[in-house]
Amino acid sequence: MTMQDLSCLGRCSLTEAIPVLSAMELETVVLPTALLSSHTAFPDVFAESLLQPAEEVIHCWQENHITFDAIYIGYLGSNSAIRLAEQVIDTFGIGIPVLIDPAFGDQGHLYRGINEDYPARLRSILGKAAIICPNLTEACFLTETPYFETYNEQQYRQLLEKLCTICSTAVLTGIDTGNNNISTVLQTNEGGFQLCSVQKEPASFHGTGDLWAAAFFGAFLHDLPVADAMNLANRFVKEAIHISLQDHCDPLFGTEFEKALPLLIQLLHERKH
Ligand code: PXL
Repeated sequence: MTMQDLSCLGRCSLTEAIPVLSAMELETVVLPTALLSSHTAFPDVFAESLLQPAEEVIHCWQENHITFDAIYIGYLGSNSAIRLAEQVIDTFGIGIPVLIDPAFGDQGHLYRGINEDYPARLRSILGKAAIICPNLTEACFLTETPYFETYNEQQYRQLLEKLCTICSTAVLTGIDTGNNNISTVLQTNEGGFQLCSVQKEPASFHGTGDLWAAAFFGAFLHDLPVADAMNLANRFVKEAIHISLQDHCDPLFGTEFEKALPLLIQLLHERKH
């Protein structure tokens, strides 16, 4: 089950999670938290909260004794959505893998509409997740660490140490280590460590964090080793950006990840055998 917003336009959140997880042969039950005309980086945005209907949905699921195999929580956007996410985890998330993608900022800034106190509020529920996958910006806000554009090993290892005090497994995504690579690093509070790198594409597109999280969690739910799941997600997102650059797409509208789904399926099948 995945809980995040439905942004009608500008690939992100549910419009990425559903196709990506479906391509990976996983049924995706959805709990939409809000309806937006687009993601919030567009200049003019209509947004309507769906938190009240979502409470009714949760109630009906309980009445029908519905259970899930896993929960993936993405962009929540408000303190009240964080409260509902906590309720969802307490109600349906016991004994199953829960991934929380903090999804509240990028390039050193909070997304438009995210309050200053949001990172601290979200931090208070991250311990309920099995895995969190913040990007560098989110990791810095969550750990109250200054943000830099490039990171050496000592710096990102310090960030990961702090993240592991918040949640038992943390994956830090999109680290620019200054050598034309983008790295993704996982650490567990028991000392586990994995690093995966891909060659950097010369542009950033909207919604790539959401794409990465969906592909990573899909692979994880197929029981791929975490390093393989990270690698698969890295290669899928890189391909989506590569194709979008070739096609001269506007980064605001997200990547043409649709054209990278065949690679995602191929990578999954290669790794599973
Ligand atoms: O991609 C993250 C995201 C998800 N949902 C909404 C957003 C954003 C990023 O801006 O605005 C509504």
